[in-house]
Amino acid sequence: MMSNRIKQSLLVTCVCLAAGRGVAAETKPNFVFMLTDDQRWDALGVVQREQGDKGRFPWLKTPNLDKLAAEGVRFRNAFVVNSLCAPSRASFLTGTYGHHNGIRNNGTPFPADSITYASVLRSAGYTTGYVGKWHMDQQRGQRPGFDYSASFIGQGRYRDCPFEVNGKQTETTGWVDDVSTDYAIQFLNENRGKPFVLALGFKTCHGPFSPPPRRASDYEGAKARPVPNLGSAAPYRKETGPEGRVGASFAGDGSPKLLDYMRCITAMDENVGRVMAELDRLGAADNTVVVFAGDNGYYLREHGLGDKRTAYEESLRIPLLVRWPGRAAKGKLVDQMVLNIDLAPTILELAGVPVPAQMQGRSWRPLLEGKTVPWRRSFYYEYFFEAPFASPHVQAVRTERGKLIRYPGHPEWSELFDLAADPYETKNLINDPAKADLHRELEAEFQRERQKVEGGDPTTSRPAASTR
Ligand SMILES: [Ca+2]
Repeated sequence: MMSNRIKQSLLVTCVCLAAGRGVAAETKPNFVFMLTDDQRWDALGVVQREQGDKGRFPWLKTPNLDKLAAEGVRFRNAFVVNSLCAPSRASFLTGTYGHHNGIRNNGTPFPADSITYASVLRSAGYTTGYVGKWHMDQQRGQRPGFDYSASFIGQGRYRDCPFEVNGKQTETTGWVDDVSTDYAIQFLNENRGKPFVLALGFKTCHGPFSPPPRRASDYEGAKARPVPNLGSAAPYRKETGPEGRVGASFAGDGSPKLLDYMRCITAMDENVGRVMAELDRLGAADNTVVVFAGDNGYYLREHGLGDKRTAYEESLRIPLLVRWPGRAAKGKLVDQMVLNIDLAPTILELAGVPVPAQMQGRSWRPLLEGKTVPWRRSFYYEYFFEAPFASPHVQAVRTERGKLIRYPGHPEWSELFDLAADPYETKNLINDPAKADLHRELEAEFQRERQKVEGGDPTTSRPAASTR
């Protein structure tokens, strides 16, 4: 047993060491970015409780994420600019659309010379670590921009997944997200006291939805509640047939696949708790910005669909939580529209590092600090057809009020929704003369936003009010 005197002495020593780091420690926060795979925005306990009677899964338990939300900021309108795994991950890393970073589908390796939050922070003296799912086709080796990586190839697998640790093949045993979290905790321990950024990519809750044994009997007998758009078939389904092999397996509201999706989330949530507890144990929590997000949404029979890719809300929206101790109010809700391309500029700005001009997103800092600033009122979305999946090429614009969806080559499938009046997107107003004003407004937004994203000068995609 350690005497109180020795404990006090150690405490003084630690305080002095911390003070020795002085300004650097004050101005260089650490970052932990946790990213799940295919977790839709409402697959959080705290969101289900907020939704009340409208919640589809009121029985879902995510106590650690709920705690993170209570200690930080919950973004209620967070979206991705391409609802697909690798493109979304590339957008999180680079702060740009696939038009600029080159990752438009799941079959493209991530260019090693990409400018990312990690490559920029590494140049600024941070130690950078990547753990878990990376994807980007079957890319192997050290993850670009990261000093340390412990990551698996492609989709990996839920049980006994082979990893590459700094590029070296390494066998592992157990449930993949437990293993990733072990590596993450090791990284935190080895880099305590340095400025660091750690990205942790969970496999949860991607197919084939295999929870660890400890959670395998959770939610037995639970069913999803119905929502108004289960029968609102997507127009393209008439020609392409049911969407995706995975989605077809969610045939019943209480199907084993649905329950396994949620069991994976609850098991992953335990690992979020382990990371947070380790930050506390290391005394790093107060100087670490924690971000939790999903890489894309997921249809659970809405519009007759499974999977993601297309532009309805269930596919576009992601969970997003940010804890910035001492700076962002606890339990704060933010309703402005934020995007996956915003993460990189946010991390860099909070680190006090200049944001490269090519980054198309915008830092969340003013929203985290509760400032009233002009903010984006619309954004452009694009999914690029990828064989053998049935989802067609999609281009869309979403505003705070509505959405215009186009399917290139199929003008007859175009859709217009009044999100304020019809949040479940059940009434296509594209040919409704009474909604001609909304149609004109969204058409103009579509052209404007598309031009900003695709245009020759990506820096113009930032709002005029942006300081960068
Ligand atoms: Ca995904």
